Amino acid sequence: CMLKTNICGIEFKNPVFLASGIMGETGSALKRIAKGGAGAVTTKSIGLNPNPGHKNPTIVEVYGGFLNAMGLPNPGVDEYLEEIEKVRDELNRMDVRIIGSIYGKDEEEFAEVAKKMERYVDIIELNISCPHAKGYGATIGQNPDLSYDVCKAVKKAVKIPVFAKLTPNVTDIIEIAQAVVDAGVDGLVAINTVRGMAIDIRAKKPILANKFGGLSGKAIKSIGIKVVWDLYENFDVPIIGVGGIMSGEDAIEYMMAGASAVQIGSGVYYRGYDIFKKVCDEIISFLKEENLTLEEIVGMAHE
Ligand code: RRO
Repeated sequence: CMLKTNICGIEFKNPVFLASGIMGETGSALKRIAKGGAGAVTTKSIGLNPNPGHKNPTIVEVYGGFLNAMGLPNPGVDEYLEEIEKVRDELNRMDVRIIGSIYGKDEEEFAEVAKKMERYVDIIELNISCPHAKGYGATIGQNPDLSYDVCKAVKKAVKIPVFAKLTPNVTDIIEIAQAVVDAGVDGLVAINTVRGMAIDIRAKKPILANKFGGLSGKAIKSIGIKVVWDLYENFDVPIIGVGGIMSGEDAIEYMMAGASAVQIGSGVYYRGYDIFKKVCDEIISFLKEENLTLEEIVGMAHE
């Protein structure tokens, strides 16, 4: 209960959440993560219509993490909501909140999916930041005007808190964040994966079928820390930090940079489903050793 935290009026039993894209495609996978101790689970990004995703290979382990180009695979919002329905009561009993990640090709599609999702989740996370989905994600999240329009339309369409997930693959992330904050989002999630590529030198071609992908894992932690730091300096909305968090110490680093909560994706691969419980225990040990509260460490590294 030392880790209880309130973000936008929603109570979380702890601030260690599942990131979008990992174990979020089915109800049973979400349940497994909830049992691992997550304070909230974030769904795979869901669109209006079913999408098969990119051709294999879609993921490769590289130095310091993974490169992925899954290509937004998902069953479409109507079918996906049935998955959530199967586990919603059980997650509720475990006191685990649900963050619904969504994507769309334009503001109308985003708003339509958000409206369908609203009754099933606690927070909507707008994925305007997929690093390689043509016509989706990146093109929106790299353009302040498009980002503004999507956030504004979704804010108008739903009553629950709306967070925007930002891409680090931009020249000026503050300009994008300013646009989405101006549109009225309730919080920011940072960062999505960093564009990268790996080449098979024997086959003499890129490993991923999509050629390039998004880098996650340890290699991107310091990029995420800097982004969260800059967002905290510039805006007054809660920030969820994500990118390379493997341990309680990594989570605390993000919190001291300004994150009110964190999300873990690649870490599930390295430390198992129970990484959420482990990271919570590590945060508690640190707070006890330092005689600090969770509230005190958020933004603590700033002057
Ligand atoms: O599905 C993906 O390929 C994907 C998405 Br939508 C995203 O937002 N970030 C990522 O690394 N992969």
